[in-house]
Amino acid sequence: MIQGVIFDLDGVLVSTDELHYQAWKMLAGELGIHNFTKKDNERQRGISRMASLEVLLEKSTRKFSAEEKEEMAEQKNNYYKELLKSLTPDSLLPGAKETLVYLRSKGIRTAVGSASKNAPEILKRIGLLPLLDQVSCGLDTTKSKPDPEVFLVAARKLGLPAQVCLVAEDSAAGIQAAKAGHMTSLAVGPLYQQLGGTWQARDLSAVENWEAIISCPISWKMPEKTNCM
Ligand code: B16
Ligand code: MG
Repeated sequence: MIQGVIFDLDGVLVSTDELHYQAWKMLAGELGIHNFTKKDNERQRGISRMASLEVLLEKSTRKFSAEEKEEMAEQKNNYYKELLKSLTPDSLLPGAKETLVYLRSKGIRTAVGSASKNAPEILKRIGLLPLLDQVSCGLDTTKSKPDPEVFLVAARKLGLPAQVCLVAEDSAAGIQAAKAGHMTSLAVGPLYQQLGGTWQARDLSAVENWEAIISCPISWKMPEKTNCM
């Protein structure tokens, strides 16, 4: 029986992916990189800021020092933080708030497990903090997804063993991280059918049988790609 659900933030509860894309595009322009596309941005989904920078720099012919990379990542984050000011509770993805309310009414504990160091600010802006028991984010971890650290920290903060937690994710790195942490997973977002989650749905509003997901006996050998729409 599932006792806790850990939600990834960007792409699961709120769509900040477009803002990340715009911020990386601004940095790319400054670096003279004019062919950074949405497809490149898809590869940055769920991975850390520095790993995302490396994806962008694949498009550059120049080599940069570690110090220059730190500066670039900081500049991108400044652009991103400026864009985050546009977020409001209306920026929530379909089903996000309703799902949290429903799970809590069933006694399920809720947490965020996000790679983002901006997660606390984002959660404040979108008004979800009162519906979450715990937050684990890039500020709590040293390793990024697909390492399970951020989800294991979330489970520990919830006071639950990892095996009774389910992870809701929109990225390949996140689903791999859930598996590495011996957690079952719900894949959502544009790539939901390709991620290999234990369960899958287009978005949180498309999950029809939370009862079945919650009451599923704990087993690491559960069938993959189980449709729950
Ligand atoms: P920051 P998630 C991730 O959020 C984003 O999907 C990813 O694109 C970003 O690079 C990462 O957070 C780090 O974000 O620069 O704000 O620390 O999907 O794990 O909620
Ligand atoms: Mg995500």
